[in-house]
Amino acid sequence: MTTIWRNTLTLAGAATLSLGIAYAQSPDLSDPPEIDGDVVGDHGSHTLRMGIGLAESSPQYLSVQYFADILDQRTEGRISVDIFPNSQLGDDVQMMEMLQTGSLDMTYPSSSPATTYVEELAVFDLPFLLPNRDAAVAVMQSDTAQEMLDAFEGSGIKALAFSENGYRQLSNSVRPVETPEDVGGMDVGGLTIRTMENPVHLSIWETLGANPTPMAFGELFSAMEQGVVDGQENPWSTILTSNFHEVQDYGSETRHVYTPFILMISERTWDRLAPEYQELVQEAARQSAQYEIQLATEYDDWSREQLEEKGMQITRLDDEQIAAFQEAVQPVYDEWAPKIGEDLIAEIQGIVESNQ
Ligand code: TF8
Repeated sequence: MTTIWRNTLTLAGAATLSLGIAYAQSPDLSDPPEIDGDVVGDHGSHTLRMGIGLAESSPQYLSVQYFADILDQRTEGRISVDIFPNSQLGDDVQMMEMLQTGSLDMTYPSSSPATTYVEELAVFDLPFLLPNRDAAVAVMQSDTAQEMLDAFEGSGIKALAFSENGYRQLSNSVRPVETPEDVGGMDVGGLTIRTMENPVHLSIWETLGANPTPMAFGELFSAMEQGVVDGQENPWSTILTSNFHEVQDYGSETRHVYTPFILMISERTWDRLAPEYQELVQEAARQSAQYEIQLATEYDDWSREQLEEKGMQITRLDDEQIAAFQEAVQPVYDEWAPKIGEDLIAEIQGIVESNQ
């Protein structure tokens, strides 16, 4: 492991300790690919301000550090990246708006709140569409996905690359959830579940009989702590690195949606970069996105194990129990497939099938 990365992981370790998380040890993280390639010529100096939603211990943060290191090394320090984690500059929606105005250079939201810019991204919000990670990665790296990135053009946002937020899992503070009925609560009333600001996610939890509450990610911990919401749904690594286990007793491995991240840069910032710098930023974005997928993969099961060690009661659902959820959310497809586009869904399903 190169020195820079030993320091980074130490930093990540220190960051997690400073957040009150005493990890037994981080998962066996793959070293990032060596940073090779020629030094890019002198086209002026730039400091890119990047806001992200997650903590310093998250795969998201570690991958944008790698992104920053590529730019630093390939321009001999002429492009630097100041990273602002933990939603400190705002939530996904606000930071995308800041890219449009040029008050922020880069951000890394989930695809779900970005459907207001590119409606086709909602295909990723269809429940149980992507059956496994190989299929999900194949879709994110497909021409169809590239067309969605290209569709941001003119919005004030340039979308550079997809990576993995991950398979979303349900957590709550009320009861173990094994069936859709446990969500809807039948006679005791449905769970109040925080969702991203995305209509398909609202539809999923309404269909399951919950009370969905759209909310910015940065407000979620205190909302759960105060009992404003009973639960939320995110990948295990987010639940762990955002300390949700401190306010959530139960987890259910629903894997109901696979959410991508989208690495974005303000078009105003992009237009100020020389063509050679633009090429480098695009290349660094692709490389760091691939590394992020690797990290997210390594963090997934390890995070679930850490959560169980920290006392979270996690229910692993078997195929039959997952099938019951898939059947229960079929009305979401019936409602949203025509709006999202049957042809697009068929294209995605074709990519999935060719990667089974
Ligand atoms: C959510 C998302 C977020 C991420 C993060 C803020 O639940 O999954 O955790 O977009 O970058 O809002």
